Amino acid sequence: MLCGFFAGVVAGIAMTFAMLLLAWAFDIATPLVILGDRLSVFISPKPFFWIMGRVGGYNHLKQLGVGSSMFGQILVGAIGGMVYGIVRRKDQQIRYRWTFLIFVALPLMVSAILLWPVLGTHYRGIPIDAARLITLLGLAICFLLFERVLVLGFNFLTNRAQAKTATGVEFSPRLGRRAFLFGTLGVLFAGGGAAIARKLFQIATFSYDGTQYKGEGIQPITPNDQFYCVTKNVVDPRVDGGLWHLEVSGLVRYPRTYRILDFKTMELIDQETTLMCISNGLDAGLMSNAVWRGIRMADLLQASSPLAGAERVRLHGVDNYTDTVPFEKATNPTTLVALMMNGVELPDRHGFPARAIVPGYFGEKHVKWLTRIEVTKANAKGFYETQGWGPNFIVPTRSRIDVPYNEMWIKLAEAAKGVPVKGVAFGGDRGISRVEFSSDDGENWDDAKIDYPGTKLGWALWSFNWEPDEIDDYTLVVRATDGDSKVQEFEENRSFTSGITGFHKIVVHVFT
Ligand SMILES: Nc1nc2c(c(=O)[nH]1)N[C@H]1C(S)=C(S)[C@@H](COP(=O)(O)O)O[C@H]1N2
Ligand SMILES: [Mo]
Repeated sequence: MLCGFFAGVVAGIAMTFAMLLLAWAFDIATPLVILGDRLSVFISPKPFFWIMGRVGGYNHLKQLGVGSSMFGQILVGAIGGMVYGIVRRKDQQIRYRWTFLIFVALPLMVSAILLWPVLGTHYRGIPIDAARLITLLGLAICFLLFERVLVLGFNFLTNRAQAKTATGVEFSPRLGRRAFLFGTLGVLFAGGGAAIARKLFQIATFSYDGTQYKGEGIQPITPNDQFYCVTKNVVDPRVDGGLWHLEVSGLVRYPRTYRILDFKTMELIDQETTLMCISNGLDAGLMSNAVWRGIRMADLLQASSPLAGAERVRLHGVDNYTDTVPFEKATNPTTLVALMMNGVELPDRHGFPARAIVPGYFGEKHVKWLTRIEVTKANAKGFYETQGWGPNFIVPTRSRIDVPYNEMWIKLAEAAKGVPVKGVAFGGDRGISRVEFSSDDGENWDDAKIDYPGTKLGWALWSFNWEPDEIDDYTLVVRATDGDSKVQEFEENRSFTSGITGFHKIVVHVFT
């Protein structure tokens, strides 16, 4: 049993090493990450936030997820090895066909069933159906390695020892030698695995997931390298343009597949559009503005002749991220498949080679690394929708004070000369028609100056020259009015899963 346990641990480590290698060298999805993708849809937003709070943020949650998958995998390997050891003691011979069935075919089948919805993930951009086969192939290789290391390792550890125990001799040093040799193999796998894990850690999303754009120096158009960033992934796709396809499928008469070159001959649109994450706090910077260039999603949909019953469109990324938009919205002329961002190809982390732009909807609908546009019936759901976000995904009007910062102390003599206050205001796809400023927590309002009106689909930049004339603690507030003349408000009946509403307030102390 001990030998079985030992062989199981080493086999588990070998399998984990193989998974890391496949992920690193071939961008193949492995259970280490897709298990998390699969499970997180079952955790509804409230507990999800709670867990996130407990472990210290989304990044830590991801790290914890990968770490525990690795540990769990080795543990399951150890248990499998122990059971194998026990069975082997009773019944000396187990045919290869049995070990194959139990340690390769069975886990493969179970994983295929459990992980089916996320198998079509590939970080270099292979289309979904092919990616599913590749993921399964990768899994098969890993399980096969497990089985071989377990069986051969067990034989190696025990054949000599058994001969001796049969004649009543104690464990000989030779078993120790064998164990040492076999253990070395385990250490080698573990070392290799750790080296690859370190490489993957370097390119992981931990360093930039959650990047915000706010504060001093906000420009009308966010530079690409400062654009806010949110991703569900541990390691983001780096799509190979040559492998990548964009499919239009589902409820259409003519399913079609496009390659990057096909877009060169299509009509390209330039469109300034602001994106904001559904989880953006009132004072936070998960919001940025860019000029996107791309083709109209409507053109692609029409070319495929949607069928009756087409009510939603599900967008798929190569990272197996999905989200849905109403069919109406998908065919709106402002909904784009963007290929460029501020004049250059989309950067990898913002969705190279193509992403959806769905003005007025929260950032999550703007699917990055887009690879499939699937026309569906009304009940289709995406990643975060399954998790329980929504039901309202339309950006409510927002405004933020970027300067001065909260809890700032200003000398009265300085303040009396005028304190420049400025920030952004965003009205989804309704535009911004007015921004107001209050220095007494919303009792009195003054019109702010709109320095950059933006477009209907993007944010506006505003400023106000505030001249406090006495010593006090001031609560500064801003509120915006959208293009439909609707004033920003706190929507009491809106669940936080539809994004929070309210006003950004800061406190400024004027002293002598
Ligand atoms: N394929 C894919 N698309 C995605 C995501 C993702 O994890 N995978 N995250 C979404 C979320 S929650 C947001 S807020 C935006 C962020 O886009 P950005 O990183 O380009 O700012 O991308 C959305 N599109
Ligand atoms: Mo988001």
